[in-house]
Amino acid sequence: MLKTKYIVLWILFSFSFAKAQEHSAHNTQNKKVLPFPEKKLTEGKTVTYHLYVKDTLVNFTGKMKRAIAVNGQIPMPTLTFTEGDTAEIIVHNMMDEETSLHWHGLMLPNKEDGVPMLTQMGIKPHSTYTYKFPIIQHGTHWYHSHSGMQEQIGMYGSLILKKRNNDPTFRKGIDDIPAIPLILSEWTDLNPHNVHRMLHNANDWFGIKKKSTQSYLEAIKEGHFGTKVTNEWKRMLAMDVSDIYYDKFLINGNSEQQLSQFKAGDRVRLRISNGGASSYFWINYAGGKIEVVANDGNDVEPLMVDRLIIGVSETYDIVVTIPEKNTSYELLVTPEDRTKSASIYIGEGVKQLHAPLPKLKYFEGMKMMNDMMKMNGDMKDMGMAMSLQKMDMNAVMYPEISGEKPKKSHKMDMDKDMKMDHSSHNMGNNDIVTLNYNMLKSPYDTSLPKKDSLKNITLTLTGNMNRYVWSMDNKVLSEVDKIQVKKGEILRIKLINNSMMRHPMHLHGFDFRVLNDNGVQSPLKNVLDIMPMETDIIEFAANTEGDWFFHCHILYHMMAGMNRVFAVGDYQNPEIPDKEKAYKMLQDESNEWHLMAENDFATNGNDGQAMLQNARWSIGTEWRLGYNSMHGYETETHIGRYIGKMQWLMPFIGFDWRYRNSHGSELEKNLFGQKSKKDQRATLSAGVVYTLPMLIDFQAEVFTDGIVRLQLRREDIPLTQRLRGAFSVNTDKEYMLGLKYIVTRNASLSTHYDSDMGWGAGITLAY
Ligand SMILES: [Cu+2]
Repeated sequence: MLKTKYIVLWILFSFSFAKAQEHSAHNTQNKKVLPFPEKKLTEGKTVTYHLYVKDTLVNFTGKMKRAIAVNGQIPMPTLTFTEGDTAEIIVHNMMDEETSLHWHGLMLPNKEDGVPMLTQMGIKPHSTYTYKFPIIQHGTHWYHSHSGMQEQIGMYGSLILKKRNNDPTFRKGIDDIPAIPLILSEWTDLNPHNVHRMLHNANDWFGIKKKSTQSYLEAIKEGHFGTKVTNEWKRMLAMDVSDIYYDKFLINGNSEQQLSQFKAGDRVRLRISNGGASSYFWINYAGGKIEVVANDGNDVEPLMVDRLIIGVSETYDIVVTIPEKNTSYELLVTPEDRTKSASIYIGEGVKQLHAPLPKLKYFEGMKMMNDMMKMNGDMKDMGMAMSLQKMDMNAVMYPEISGEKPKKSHKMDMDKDMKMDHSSHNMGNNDIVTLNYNMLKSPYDTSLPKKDSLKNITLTLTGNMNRYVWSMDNKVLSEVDKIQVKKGEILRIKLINNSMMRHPMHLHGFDFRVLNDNGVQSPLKNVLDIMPMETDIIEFAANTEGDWFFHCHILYHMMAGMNRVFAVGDYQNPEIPDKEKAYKMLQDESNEWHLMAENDFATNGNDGQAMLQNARWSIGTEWRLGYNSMHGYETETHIGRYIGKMQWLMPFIGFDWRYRNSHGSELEKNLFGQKSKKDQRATLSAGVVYTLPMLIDFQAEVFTDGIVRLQLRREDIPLTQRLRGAFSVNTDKEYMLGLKYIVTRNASLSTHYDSDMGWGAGITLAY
């Protein structure tokens, strides 16, 4: 049933792609497919760069913040080589912490790949390290730190590998025109470690800043109350296309820039790398169509589109033209969440702007998610019906595609909605041609030799938004060994995205083929953006020995465990004397403990909680301190382990301590007629917490003194953008109702009624 709906949807979408193919600049249908050009490189020169990595302070927003500059600049300097050169890059680490540099998209000896604890040990503070490797390819690439969160705070730069002039693949009008490297990135004033911690704690401050809370009040106003209830019934938090609020978006380190050296009639090649830690960017051009000529450093048959989205860590080479005299045309770079943008004006004179991308229709996205999500937390399996970005599910949220006004029909029926989208196409939107992976075509035959040694692997991308655990096959890196691969073996990997977010999956050391409709001319890439519910197949020949990282390039997903290692052959890496120990360290780094704490300072008492958690474990303490002995003091400590992919179940053991001076008065019985005889009680317990539909926690606990307690609790019910509701009720006949108004990232005004302590109001501080 549902499948047919998606197929209808797919047909509607492919309509616009058929159009796109017509736009293809060079039709190669009748041409013989050229074999992949063989590399017969005569030795070039050695090109040396010195990179001085240093702590610095930057001011993007009016506040001075810590960042890392290389040779005094952010982004890092553009490194340029010509195919056949030998690169020699001398890194001077002038910081008090370790660092590393990864050459993204480059094929090189494993020990030069720059992944600490996998291909080398981190470059020690105040030391020098030299990377040296032959350049055996051309194209637009980039480089970045692979240590901790350094990439987020400045350690990214363009890496341009030029073709030789006598290269048989040299393309007139593409390889001989002016080329400008553009590296896209984002900036947050928050320390990225804190960002990561906040994501794990499902802190919704970023949602508030982005105005994407998707609260009950907003839902009602937009006629989407039912959508919101269904969403919470399916135990989902508000859905966004990206996780983090950023203060600035940057092109080569600036929000705005002009390339005034170009004039009317010029063709300009832009070598764009997405060096953002977690942002996808839409690329739009005010001067007409965009000609796509390469992707991830590999040439593709030139192709005309209106816009494209560049995934985290992808590169695209595009050619734009300047149509009119005395005009400069905006290249508009918009993050997927459309909160802000960055621009570069190409040409000289009056600025011709591109229309800003309208705000996302979040509730339409929520409705779509509801439809895609099964009650058990799995995404519906669409098989190969959804792949290669052909059908952008997020399009229901794009007003420029589906119309500005929210539809009045709120029935959850994708089929109908998409038909309506189609009709609005007829009102002038059906001409927007968006690039997708099925349109990418290599100029060459990229097929791999037929071999017996074919290894098929299926990896399902899994995740848990509520606890921000990202994994493959429901396992984070710290729970798996390296995947052993024989040298020369062909790896064919089927990737299925069963999570709610898109993931830019990056393979180190190799380009892979992305199998699409172009058969032997399937394109070569090293990053595959895979949208929710999509299935894609990639393949490559594992011809270079070593430990190659394969991971989601959203920095915070990688640090949350969405990684694997392909161990090709039995590589002896002189930089890693103790491979096992190093791998253990790498595993630990992607499963760090993070702290959450909050305390409510209220007129009727003081209560709060603190928690330490990693991917599976939770150690938490709650306390309630009255202002007199009648109200008493209480603490509960639980150590538990989350079970299952969705982590809805957590068995735990606990310790409770309570003191209350009842002055000899009769102690209350619980719902089962049990009563605790002591004013002072210290017991051990065992129990489970289970997340029910509507995100209500059900907790059952048995104490060593025989008392049983059942409890229902929900916190952070999003009533309005900033107002949160909470309640709890248990079989000790205790109950609580609370309201909290979030004022800043760390402070809220709160009020609650508690059956023990009565009414209170105060300030809640959270870390
Ligand atoms: Cu990811």
